[in-house]
Amino acid sequence: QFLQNIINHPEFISGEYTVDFIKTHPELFVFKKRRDRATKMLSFLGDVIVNGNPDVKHPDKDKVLRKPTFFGSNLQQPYQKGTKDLLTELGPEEFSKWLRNDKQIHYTDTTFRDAHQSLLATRMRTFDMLKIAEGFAKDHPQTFSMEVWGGATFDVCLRFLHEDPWERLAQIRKSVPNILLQMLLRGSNGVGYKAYPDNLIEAFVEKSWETGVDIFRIFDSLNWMKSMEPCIDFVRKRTKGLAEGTICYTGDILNPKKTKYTLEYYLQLAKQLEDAGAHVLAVKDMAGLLKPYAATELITALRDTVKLPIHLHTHDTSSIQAATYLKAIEAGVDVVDVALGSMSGLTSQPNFNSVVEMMRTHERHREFDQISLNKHSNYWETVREYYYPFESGLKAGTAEVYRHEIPGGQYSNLRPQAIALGLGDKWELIKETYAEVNQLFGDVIKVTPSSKVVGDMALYLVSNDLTTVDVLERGEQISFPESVQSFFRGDLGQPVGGFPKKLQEIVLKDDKPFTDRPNEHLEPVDFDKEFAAFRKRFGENCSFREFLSYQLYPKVYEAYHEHYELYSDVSKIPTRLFFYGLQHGEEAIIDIARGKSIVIKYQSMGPVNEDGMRTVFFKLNGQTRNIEVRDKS
Ligand code: 3PY
Ligand code: ZN
Repeated sequence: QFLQNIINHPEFISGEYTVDFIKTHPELFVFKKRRDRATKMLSFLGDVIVNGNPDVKHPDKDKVLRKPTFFGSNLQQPYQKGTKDLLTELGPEEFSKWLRNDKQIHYTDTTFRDAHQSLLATRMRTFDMLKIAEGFAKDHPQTFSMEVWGGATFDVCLRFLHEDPWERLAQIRKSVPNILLQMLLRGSNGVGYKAYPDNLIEAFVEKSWETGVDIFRIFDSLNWMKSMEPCIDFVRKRTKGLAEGTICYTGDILNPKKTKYTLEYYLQLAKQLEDAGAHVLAVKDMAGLLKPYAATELITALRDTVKLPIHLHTHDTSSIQAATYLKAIEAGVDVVDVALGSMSGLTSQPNFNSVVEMMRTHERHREFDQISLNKHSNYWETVREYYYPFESGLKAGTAEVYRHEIPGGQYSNLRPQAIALGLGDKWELIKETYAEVNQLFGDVIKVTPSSKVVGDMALYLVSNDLTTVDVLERGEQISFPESVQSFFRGDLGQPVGGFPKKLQEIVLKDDKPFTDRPNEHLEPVDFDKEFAAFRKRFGENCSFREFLSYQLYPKVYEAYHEHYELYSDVSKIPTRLFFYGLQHGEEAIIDIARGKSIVIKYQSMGPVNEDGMRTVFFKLNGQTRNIEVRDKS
C-alpha cells in the first residue's frame, strides 16, 4: 500500500518531486485498513439489521415471506437454437424480412425489465433474475426476445440496488445465449432524463451491444424524429443488432374529437422511421390506451404503409389489453410484448401464459409448454413477495387511464413519490391534475422523460394548492419545477404542434427557448482525457463501462462507487437478506464469486455505546466476527 500511495501521488505522477518527497509527505504512511469482501458484506448486513435498508420505508415486521419455488428446469439439457442464432446467421436486414414474413405470432417477455419497472418501481434484483434466466432460455427457446435492460433499470440498479447494470446485462447474456436480448433506449436521452452529447450515446450503444443487447427499442418522449434518427444510425453503424424505431401511441385514433394524434399522424411517423433505417417498427403504447378496434385500424394501416415487421407493446392498466392483442394479431402484428403470469396485468404487460392460451386454436398460434410457463410464473409469484414495499397498490384494472394517461412505468413511481411528499391521501386529485396539466401543456406525448415533467408539475400544483387556472392567471409569481422549465426551454426537444406560446413565456420568464436539437448545445465527450481522469479518481481498475455509467449519472455513480468500496458487490446477497437482514440465529450461504461461498450466521446485537455504535455478532464460516455499526435511530 505504501508503494501504491507513492505512485498515485499527484506530485510523483507529475515528476516534480525531490529527494525529500517521502519525508515531506507523512500521509504516504497512512494505510487504509483493507477489508476483505466477506467482511464488507457483513458490514452491509449488519447495517441492515441495525438500521434497516433505507430503501424500505415501512417494513412489515409480521410479514411472512415464502421461499421462492425452484422447480428444476432441466439445466443439463443443451440450449436450443433461437432468434439470437438466427440474427447472427442472417444479419439484421434479412432477419427483419424473415420476421415480417413469419406467420406464427412472436412473443417478447418483459419480465426482467418493464414488468417490474411497472409493478415494483423497477426494484427487481439481478440475483432473482439469474436464478431463473438459464432455465427460461432452455425451457422456452422459441421466445422472440427478452426485454432485460434500459428504461429506468439502469438508474435504479445503481441508485437503489447498488448494482452495476452492465454486470447484470453481461450475466444475463451468459445465461441466455440463444434468445435475442432487448433494451429500451430513450433516444438522445439514453437511459437518463435529459439530452446527452451524441458521441456519448454512440459509445453507449456500442458498449451495450458488446455487452449483450441485440434489439434497441429507440423512442423519443415527444416522438421527435431528430432525437431518434442519430440513435438508429448508431445501431446500424456500431452494431450488428436491430434498430427498432418506435412510435409512442397516445390519444385514441377512433375518437373523432381527438384530432392531434390521428391515424395519418402515426402512419407518417412510421414512414419516417422506415426511411431512417429502422429494422423493426415498434408501437409503444406506454399507458395502455390502444383499444382493440383501434388496434385493428392502426396495425392494418401500418402493415400497408411500411415493409417493416411490427412489434406491439402495451400496458394492461385498463385490463382489456389482451383483446387489443387479439385484434392486433388478426390484423397482422408480428410480435407482442407480454410478461410471465404473476408479473403481468395492471400497469404491467398482458399475461404471457394466458395470451398463449388465447391463441391456442388460432392459425397464428405458437406452441409453448404451458405447464412450464406456469412454473416460471409461480417462481416469480413467490419472489415478488420480497418486493412488497414497492407495490403500487393498484388492485384492479381501471378505465381512469383513458383520462389521466399515466404510463404504466410511471404509475408505480408516482404514487410513492406522492406519499413521500405527504400527499398520499390526495392521490385522486393528483391523477386528475396530471390530466389537466397534460391539456395545459398542449396534450403532449407522455413517456419518460416528458411524463416526468407532467408528473412533477401535477405534484407541484397539488402540494402548493394551485390549479392550472392559477398557472395561467398568476404564473409570473410561480417558480416552476426545474424539469418544467427545462421542458419549455426545449431541453427534451420539440413537442408535436410546438409549445403553447403563452404558457412558455410564463414558465421561462426571461429565459430564451431553443428549437434545434438540444444535443447540439452540448460539448462532445473527450473520451481519452475524461476516461483517464475518471480512472485516476476512482481507480485504475475501473472499466470503460463504469466510465459510461459515470458520464450518464455522475452523482449516482459516485454514491454507487462509495457503497461498493464499503460493502463490495451486494448484488450477491439474497433478496430477503438484502432488504430485511437476517433473523436472530439465522444462517445463510452467500455465493460471493464463482465457486466461492461464505456461510454466515447472525448471533446477536450489542447495546449502543456512547459513540452511537453497536456491535453485531456474526459467525463467518464458523469463526466469530464482530461488526461495528452506527445506530442511526
Ligand atoms: C422508460 O423509458 O423507462 C419507459 O419504460 C417508458 O415507457
Ligand atoms: Zn412499457
